[in-house]
Amino acid sequence: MAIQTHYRACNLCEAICGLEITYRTDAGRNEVISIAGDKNDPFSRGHVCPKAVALKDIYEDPNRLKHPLKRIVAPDGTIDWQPIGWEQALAEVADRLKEIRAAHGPNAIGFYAGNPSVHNSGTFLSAPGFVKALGTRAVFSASSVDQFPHHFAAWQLFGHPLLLPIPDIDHTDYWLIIGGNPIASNGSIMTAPDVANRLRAIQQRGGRVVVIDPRRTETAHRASEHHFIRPGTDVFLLLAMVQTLFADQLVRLGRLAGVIDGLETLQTAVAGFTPEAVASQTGLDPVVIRRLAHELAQTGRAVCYGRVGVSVQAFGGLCLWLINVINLLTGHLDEPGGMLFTSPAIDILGRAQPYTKYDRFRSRVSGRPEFMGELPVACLAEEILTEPERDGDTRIRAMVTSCGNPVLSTPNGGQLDRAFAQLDLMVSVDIFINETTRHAHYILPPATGLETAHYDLTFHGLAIRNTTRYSEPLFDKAPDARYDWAIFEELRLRLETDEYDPATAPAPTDPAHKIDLGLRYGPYGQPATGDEPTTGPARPGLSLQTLLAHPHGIDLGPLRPQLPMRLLTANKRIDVATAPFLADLDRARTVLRQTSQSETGTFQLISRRHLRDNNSWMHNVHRLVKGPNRCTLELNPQDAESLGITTGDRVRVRSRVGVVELPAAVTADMMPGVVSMPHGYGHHRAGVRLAVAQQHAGVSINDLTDETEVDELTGNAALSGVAVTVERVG
Ligand SMILES: Nc1nc2c(c(=O)[nH]1)N[C@H]1C(S)=C(S)[C@@H](COP(=O)(O)OP(=O)(O)OC[C@H]3O[C@@H](n4cnc5c(=O)[nH]c(N)nc54)[C@H](O)[C@@H]3O)O[C@H]1N2
Ligand SMILES: Nc1nc2c(c(=O)[nH]1)N[C@H]1C(S)=C(S)[C@@H](COP(=O)(O)OP(=O)(O)OC[C@H]3O[C@@H](n4cnc5c(=O)[nH]c(N)nc54)[C@H](O)[C@@H]3O)O[C@H]1N2
Ligand code: SF4
Ligand SMILES: [Mo]
Repeated sequence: MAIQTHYRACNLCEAICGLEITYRTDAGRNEVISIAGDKNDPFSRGHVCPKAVALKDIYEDPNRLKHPLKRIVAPDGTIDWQPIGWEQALAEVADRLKEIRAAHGPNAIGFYAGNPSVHNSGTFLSAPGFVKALGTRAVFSASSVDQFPHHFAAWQLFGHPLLLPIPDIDHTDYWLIIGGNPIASNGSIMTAPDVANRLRAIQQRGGRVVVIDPRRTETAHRASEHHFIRPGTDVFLLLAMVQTLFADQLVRLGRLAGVIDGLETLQTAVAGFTPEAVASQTGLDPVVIRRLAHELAQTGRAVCYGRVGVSVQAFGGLCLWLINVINLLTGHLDEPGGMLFTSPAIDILGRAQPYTKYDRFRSRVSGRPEFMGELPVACLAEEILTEPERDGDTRIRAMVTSCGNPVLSTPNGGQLDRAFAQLDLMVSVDIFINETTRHAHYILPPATGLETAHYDLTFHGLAIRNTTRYSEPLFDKAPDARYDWAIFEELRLRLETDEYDPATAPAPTDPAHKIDLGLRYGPYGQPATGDEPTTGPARPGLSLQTLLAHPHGIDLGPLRPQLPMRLLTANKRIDVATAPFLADLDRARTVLRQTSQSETGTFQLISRRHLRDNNSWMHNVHRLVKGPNRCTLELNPQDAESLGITTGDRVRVRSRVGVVELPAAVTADMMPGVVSMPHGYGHHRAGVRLAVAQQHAGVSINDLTDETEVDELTGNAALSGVAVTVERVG
């Protein structure tokens, strides 16, 4: 058969690069020949990273599951997996879920959604209906080990957690990056394929990139300037910058002046946080803090951006609030080169109502408030392990996980590992037997990657440019395989009725239909008539049909200012000093008064990402894990010397919750007193079936992170800055 070419989006990370894939289908056998960047993709312009080729490896991976599996425990205790048919699997799963719900109520069933949920349009569109049919409040996701603070700040300031502002890096002359490493991560809450060239372009047009990070990262090495900061103290840096903006009369509200409330309250609240007052906590020179505030305020097109490093910490909520406030006070919110809101072709906020999903209920054991219909995943293990204390309350007895590996990705994963082992029922919608799904009684593997159609419902809405693109499946799924949406829809239907009959039940709706509707009723859906206003998006008349004819995607232009129109606050105004933030400032004041030096012999542990990792799940790809071991403890030469450690030595790292051993890597890129490890490793656990990953097992940083360390305001896990001791082994 002749070699053919297919164009699609890479759905492995937030950069959504366009791919050009050559392939051949011979006697029913599908073969990927090459995967390269699609030069005709108007957004990614041919860029890819080394992970793109892994789509071929995942497609061919002998460990990838193709059939439902049921766990069988032999009399001697050994566990085996029996392949079963879809009818049996879905019927048994639905029956068991209904039994548990009838006996203990819906909250006895927990649900966890992992990161790829937002990278699969099928799961994204169908899992919520299934969760609704379960009727449980015990819903958890990776959002609470990632971006809850971003959502909380967006809700408080702009009226909706999903109305997230995006840095307009293609038009900025000053990019302040706090706690993000886009050169390794390819960007986050900022879909920006080929971020390296976009960063370079800022410098080439005479602009500057400044990085604040306890590690001199890959991004910091390319930046114009880098400063270390002590983990978890960014809130003080940001407060001091806001204090400086007021004290040095740098506040320029510009066009938005008429819609902003709370300025005086804010000014009073930050008054005590001078650069001098925060210097010893942060480790930053007051002169530098003041200069950063001045530079940001005095550059016409500038933006302050923060990501995982400032989100997964004890003051994540305050940090994300202050980052938005800084952009607002310096006139960089809703302006080109600053933070802007997107106008995606499918606008999931199109019909948004005033937002109420906060603290409608609380977690049973720690009493943490719900946010966005979820409880913080840091509470999940205790919700399984702790017996009820009050009438009518129940612990979680069954779990459904989808696209997630919380044993490796959430704090005190070791405890969660033990908790999962005690469940009456666990069902995992996943493509591998990994550290989490090995506890499942049923694994339901969907068709994935190259076998699926795809639309980036989330990431077009978080992108630095408005674009749109639909990917058709490259290969047909196997006839006996199921799509994720078919699995969730069928489970939903079975949960909703006791008389489910597969012969007469309605067929699950293909998400392509929903995507078509979303496009046609979206802001670019109506064909242009010629008499629309000149502002606002152009109207090419988009539908699924249009996108099928444009496999490289369609450019819809740069982000544009749209406030106050786009605000979703009830009064269409922005209050910069809402009560939850003001109240949480007391917690920051208390910490600021505490001694700023950590105890001798104690280090602060932070996480890092490498270009060739993708959270926990791509270590089974040989070409991504070969070469030097990346699962090392990085530490500063001074610290190494005082501990008698050199590169390659085995070190023991201990925290309140656990201990791990791994090789040391001594590097001046680490701030003294801070050590770093990648997350997503630890594939040595019994029963895992990831042949390659097991050879590169590493250890899990989340066997050290502490589930009791949580941002009190948002419920997000405080993974950054965990107190650990380090010693040389042997
Ligand atoms: N210490 C520390 N911990 C962290 C982080 C950190 O920086 N430091 N980062 C956090 C962040 S930002 C995140 S997002 C989380 C991620 O945490 P999780 O989402 O819990 O973990 P992943 O490793 O992304 O797991 C992805 C799972 O999805 C499965 N999968 C892959 N493709 C598909 C598919 O198409 N369908 C289905 N059904 N399953 C699929 C994989 O087999 C794997 O089990 O980790 C968090 N944990
Ligand atoms: N290659 C690769 N790409 C990925 C992923 C991956 O696992 N691998 N994961 C994807 C996911 S799920 C996400 S959410 C994004 C995340 O995207 P990013 O946020 O860009 O990712 P990180 O590399 O974790 O960057 C966090 C940075 O914060 C720093 N940091 C840690 N603690 C602190 C602190 O207290 N203060 C400050 N100022 N900095 C701190 C760390 O040193 C690190 O450099 O990446 C996505 N892309
Ligand atoms: S940066 Fe790499 S993993 Fe991310 S979308 Fe592009 S090719 Fe895929
Ligand atoms: Mo994430």
